[in-house]
Amino acid sequence: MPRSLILRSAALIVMPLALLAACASLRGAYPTLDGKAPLVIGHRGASGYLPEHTLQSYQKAIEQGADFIEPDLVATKDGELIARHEPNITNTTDVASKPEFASRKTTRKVDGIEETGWFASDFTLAEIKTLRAVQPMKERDASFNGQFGIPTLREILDLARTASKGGRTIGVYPETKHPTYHNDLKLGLDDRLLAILAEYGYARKDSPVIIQSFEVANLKYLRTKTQVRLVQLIDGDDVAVDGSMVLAAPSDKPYDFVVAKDPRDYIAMLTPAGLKDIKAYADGIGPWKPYLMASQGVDANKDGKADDVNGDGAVDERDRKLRAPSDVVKNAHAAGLFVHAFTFRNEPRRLASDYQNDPKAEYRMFYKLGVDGVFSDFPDTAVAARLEK
Ligand SMILES: [Ca+2]
Ligand SMILES: [Ca+2]
Ligand SMILES: [Ca+2]
Repeated sequence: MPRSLILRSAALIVMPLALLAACASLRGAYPTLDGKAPLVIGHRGASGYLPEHTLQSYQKAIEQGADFIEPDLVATKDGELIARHEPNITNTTDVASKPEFASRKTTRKVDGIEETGWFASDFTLAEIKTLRAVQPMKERDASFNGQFGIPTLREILDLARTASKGGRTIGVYPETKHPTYHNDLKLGLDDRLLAILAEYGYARKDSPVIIQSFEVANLKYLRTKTQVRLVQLIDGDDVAVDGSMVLAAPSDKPYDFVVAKDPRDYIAMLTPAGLKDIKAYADGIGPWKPYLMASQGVDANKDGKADDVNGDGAVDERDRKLRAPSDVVKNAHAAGLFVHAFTFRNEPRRLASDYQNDPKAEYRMFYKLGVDGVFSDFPDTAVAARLEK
């Protein structure tokens, strides 16, 4: 064989090895559980732009590059699963303006807290379909109010399936909202959810579905029925001036723990022992992001409250500085659990001073920390930050 040919053959062998090395280093660039890039989860769709939990909001999240879209599920009177953030639909729909439903206004207890308004479980799906979504957050664009309907889980699964093409799969990340509340109404969510997922053939670990819940018992039940990935959500109430977590009902512990008089709270669930318990029935955790990296304020006047450090007349995240990260991501990964943190939002008042008004800086910080996914109201920003990294 001529020497030049031998050299070329050697080069052919060397090149794939170099490519392999390049790929390996790229994978190593993300300190996630599986080494892959963190997932961008369109939280309630692209809810920073359009009224949450509408097909239009989910569609926008998909267009913006989200890997998953996230419907919260509640049940109607006739047992249909629809996407709303709460059983109480007063703030997210135009129901209060409908004279035909005026008499449905009532008071109900949700997780021990009395609420007055209109509740999904007092409406049939046909009645829900006459309502239109509204923007619940005052700081966000209300110009789409009254335009979009309330989708069912099936419509959302159809949207994701239709949008999955060209090698890209859009996952659906349903949350079972207030499982104990729904069980008490004889409108349990779990079997209804499993039946619908079965229609789509989604029962495997690699199915494009992840189910999340703040409660524990329903996740344990789901584990006996499906191999679809399950996520234990971890809530909190507030972050103190010094950056420590503040727990208060109903965000202090899973509501099924309250009913069962189980003393464990969300802080206990994030200890190494707590994470080991979670690993027995779930694949990942979905913690409120201050558990991973909290901010702390300044209390120079010692009134127990954070001061307006930048002097803009408001006290918010811009007056606070980041503390060092906690061990939660490290400990969760050590337990074999992935970590999907919530909620990432672009509004300047929600960004600690370290980020200097750049929401992408926050994502970069959490990606570096090793989170495996982010629940984002602004999926385009989460995707852009992932590309820059
Ligand atoms: Ca949710
Ligand atoms: Ca103060
Ligand atoms: Ca301020």
